[in-house]
Amino acid sequence: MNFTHFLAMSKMAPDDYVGFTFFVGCMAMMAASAFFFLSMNSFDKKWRTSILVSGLITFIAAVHYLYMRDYWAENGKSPTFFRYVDWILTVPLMCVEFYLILKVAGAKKSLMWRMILFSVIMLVTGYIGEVIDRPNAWLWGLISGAAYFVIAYDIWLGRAKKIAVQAGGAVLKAHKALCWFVLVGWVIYPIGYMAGTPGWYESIFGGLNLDVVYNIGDAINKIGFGLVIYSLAVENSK
Ligand SMILES: *C/C=C(C)/C=C/C=C(C)/C=C/C1=C(C)CCCC1(C)C
Repeated sequence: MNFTHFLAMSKMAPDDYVGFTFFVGCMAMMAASAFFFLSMNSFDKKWRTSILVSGLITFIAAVHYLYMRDYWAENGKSPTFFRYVDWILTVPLMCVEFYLILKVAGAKKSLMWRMILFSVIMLVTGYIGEVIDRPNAWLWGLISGAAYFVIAYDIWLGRAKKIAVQAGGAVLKAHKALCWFVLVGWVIYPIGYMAGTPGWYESIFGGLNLDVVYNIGDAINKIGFGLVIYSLAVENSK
């Protein structure tokens, strides 16, 4: 960041709610990263990787929020590119988190790769709908939603669920909490998408701002996800 960026920042209007959520989101991601990184070594070795990944997720987001905040301040436009670069790095890492938790109970890498594959399909089709083929945004959103459904199915009812039940105890509890994030927390994103792309749903969600919705979703999902893992580690390191 250089001086002109700061100048752009200083021009932020007091009623710029989008800019405000980028600013607060950025701070929250930085604070969460510091928290996860600094607490890492107080845990049992087998949880350290999970906490590290939680910190990486919020740290990667913090860096992208710096860029997105400035991009918004300078151009007053959605930083769609940085947004999707952030997601394509952090969402697969969230899939890794599921695997790391369930590894103790014998989860195989194939489970992780399957989730990662579907998360990439979900994000790439979402990007196509938002940027490349906007007139057909509804169709790309539908394909993206199908990939999202597969992920939700796997963790709620499919293979991942079975392993979590086998593990029981704190692992099952944490798995369930993460499942709720994917089911309820992630639903925020298609709502933001529908608010920001043309389609039959415009009249329903058109009043919302895509970036505000995405920023709220990111704060809840990235920091919340990490905190679930943090409490699992606390519980299991006693
Ligand atoms: C930290 C970032 C996260 C957890 C991002 C998650 C993003 C999604 C779950 C996006 C999902 C989408 C759909 C299900 C349909 C419309 C297009 C997307 C990409 C917004």
